[in-house]
Amino acid sequence: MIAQRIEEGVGTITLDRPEKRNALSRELVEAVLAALDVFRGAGVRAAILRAAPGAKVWSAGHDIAELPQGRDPLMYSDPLERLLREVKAFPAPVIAMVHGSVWGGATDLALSCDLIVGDETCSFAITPVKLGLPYNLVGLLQFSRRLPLNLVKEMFFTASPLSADAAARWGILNHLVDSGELEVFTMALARTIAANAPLAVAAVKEQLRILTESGPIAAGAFERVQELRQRVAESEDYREGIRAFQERRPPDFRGR
Ligand code: LCV
Repeated sequence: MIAQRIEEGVGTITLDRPEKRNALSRELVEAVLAALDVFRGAGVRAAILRAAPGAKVWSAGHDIAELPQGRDPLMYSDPLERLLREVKAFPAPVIAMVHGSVWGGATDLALSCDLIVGDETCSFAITPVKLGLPYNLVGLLQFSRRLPLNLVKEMFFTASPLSADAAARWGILNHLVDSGELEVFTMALARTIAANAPLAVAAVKEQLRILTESGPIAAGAFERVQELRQRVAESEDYREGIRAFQERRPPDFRGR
């Protein structure tokens, strides 16, 4: 499911569920969370999250087979949402090392990492509308704080992958490097971070998390956002989106 190792103060987690394109099932998420716990106990000073060498898909996102039907699936307690929060709260920088395509909640996971290093094969798609779903508040805020609104809208409305060049141009990637250099480059970046004062680095990470995540939202606005989510999650279109994926056919959305 995953491989993990610690060397020279850098912890590496390798997603390894190729048969399901590293879809983030509860089991896979729990394994990553357990590895982060081990890293926290070992006092690692930087972490790398990657897929197995040569994987064409970094991660296919939330495990669709585990999406609750008929209600909003991306609730606070959802395993993937827990992982996003743990990555953001982890007391050392987490670097997403991306070779291959990234889909749906996995794009949110990559954006939740502190840095992203990708190669020419990487791409990023956010795909709820392909399943008949909207997105959750935390995720929408994350995208809208990171990227120009017109790009966020194009990514969500089209559900099309953003290419490596576009990801570099729009700042999703900290670095776009050749696939042959990706591992060496990312490890060197992690070691540079690991050589600095860990308490200071951890404090800056948490300070920035608190500052960027705080932002007032009127209660009424919050209620409206939640109602929009709930109404769509209860739609027939959401059920059709899941069925279409399972039956390997294009969905036939009827707007109800
Ligand atoms: C379970 C999978 C998955 C998968 N879950 O291989 O962001 S949100 O809001 O949308 C959130 C709810 C979310 O993250 O939803 C998931 C969004 N992800 C996607 O829409 C990507 C769905 N997957 C694909 O489009 C393709 O599988 C990709 C392009 C990733 C890879 O295509 P490829 O031709 O290489 P297959 O499609 O043949 O899939 C190989 C196996 O992985 C399973 C898929 O069902 C198949 O399993 P079986 O061989 O048992 O049939 N699989 C792929 N993605 N997200 N299972």
